[in-house]
Amino acid sequence: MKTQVAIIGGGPSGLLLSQLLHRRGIESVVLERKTKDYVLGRIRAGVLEQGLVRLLEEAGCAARLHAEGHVHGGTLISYGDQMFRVDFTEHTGTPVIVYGQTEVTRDLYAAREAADGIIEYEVEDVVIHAADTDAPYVTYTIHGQPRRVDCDFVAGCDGFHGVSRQTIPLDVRKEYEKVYPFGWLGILSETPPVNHELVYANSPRGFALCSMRNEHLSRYYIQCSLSDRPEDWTDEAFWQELKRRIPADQAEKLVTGPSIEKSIAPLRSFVTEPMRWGRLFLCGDAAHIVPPTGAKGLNTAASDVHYLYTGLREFYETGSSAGIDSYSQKALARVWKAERFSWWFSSLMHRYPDQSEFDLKMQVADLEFLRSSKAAQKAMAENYVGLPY
Ligand code: RFL
Ligand code: PHB
Repeated sequence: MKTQVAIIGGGPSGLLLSQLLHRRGIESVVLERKTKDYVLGRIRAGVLEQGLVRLLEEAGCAARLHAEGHVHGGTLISYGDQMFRVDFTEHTGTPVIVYGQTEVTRDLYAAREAADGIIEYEVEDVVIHAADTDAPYVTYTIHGQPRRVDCDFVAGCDGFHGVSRQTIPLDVRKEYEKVYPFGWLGILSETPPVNHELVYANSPRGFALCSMRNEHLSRYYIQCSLSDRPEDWTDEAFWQELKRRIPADQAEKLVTGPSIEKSIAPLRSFVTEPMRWGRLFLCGDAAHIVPPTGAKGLNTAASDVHYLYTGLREFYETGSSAGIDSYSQKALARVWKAERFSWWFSSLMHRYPDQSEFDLKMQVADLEFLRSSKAAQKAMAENYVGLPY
C-alpha cells in the first residue's frame, strides 16, 4: 500500500490528524492496535479547550459537540471549609467545553468512515523503517498477514506505550519524567452531576474531583494509593470516601448510584525531546504525558496535531518544509507550559505521603493566594482554558 502520511494509532490524535489532512486532499492510512469498540470503551478526558473545538470544526466534526457539549465559564476549588470559583470567562473571555473524549473519538471515526478513510484495526508488530530517509515505510501484521505501507511521512500517534517514540535512537532522544506517589480512582455513574461546574477538592484525606459528561452522567475521581486496585473499592466505599473529601453542602446534594466504569490511572509528567526524527513526527501521548489535574492531555495532543497538520499542509501546498522543520520546537514550547500548569495544579491539590508540616502550610498559602488574588486567578484561568497556538 502507498499513502502520503502513515499514522500509527487510532486514538484522538491520529484520527484528528487523518481527518484534517483528508479535508485538504492529503491521504493517510491509520494503523490501530485495538478494535474500534475497545478504543471507544476507554473513559478519559472530559474538558475541551477552544483550540481543540476549532480544530474539530475545521475537521467538519463539531456538530454534535456544539449541540450536546456543555459550556463551562468557570470552575470551583475547595480546601478546608473554603470553596471559591475561578471565572474563566471574566478573566480570559473564553470558556471550556465539557464533552467526553469518547464522543470526540466517536465523531472522528464517523467522519473517517463517511469519507472512506482507511483505518486498519487490530494491527500487530508495527515497525517504522527508514524514518531518517526520504522514503520511510511501515510494516505490520494484520490477522497474521504481513503488510507494508510506503509513505512520505510517519505520524507517531500511538500513545505512551506505542512503538513510535522507541524508534528514535537513544542518542538522539532525551526523556524527562516525574512519577507521582498516588493515582486517581475514577468512576462513571448514571447520576446527575453534584454541581453544574467541576469541583476540584483538596481535603486532608486527599484530592477529589467532581466532573461530568452530561446532565445524566457523572464522572468522579479520588486520589488513591498506587497499590489499590479498582476491585478493592466497592461503589459504597467510593461514595463514602468522596463525600468526606468534598464540601459538606456538596456531599449532602450528591446523588449516588451504581458505577458503570471504574478504573485507576497513575499520575505522571513526561516529555520526550525532540518530537521529530527525520520523517517521523510524534504527536500527543506518544511524546508527552501530564497528570490529569487541569485536563491538559487531550488538549495538548490537539495542539501538536495543529502544528503538524499546518506543517504538512504547507509542505504539500507550497513545497516548503519550514513548518515541518519547526514542528518539534513549536510543539515543545507549548507542551512544557502545559506540563508546568498540570504539575503546579497537581502539587496544589493532592496530599503527598512525605508532605511535611511546612509543605502543608505552603499548599494552604498557595490556595489562599489563589482564592484572594484576581491576578492569580487570571493566570490560572489563562492556563486552564488553554494557551494560544
Ligand atoms: P491515545 O488516546 O493513547 O491513543 C493512542 C492509540 O494508539 C494505539 N496504539 C497503537 N496502534 C498501533 N500500533 C501500536 N504499536 C500501538 N500502540 C498503541 C492505542 O491503542 C490507542 O488507540 O493517545 P492520543 O491519541 O495521543 O490521545 C491522548 C489522550 O487520550 C490523553 O492525553 C487524554 O485522555 C488525557 N486525559 C485528559 N486530557 C484532557 O485534555 N482533558 C481531560 O479531562 C483528561 N482527563 C485524561 C483524563 C487521561 C486519563 N487517563 C486514564 C490517563 C482523565 C484520565 C483518567
Ligand atoms: C474528566 O471529566 O474526566 C476530567 C475533568 C477534569 C480534569 C480531569 C478529568 O482535570
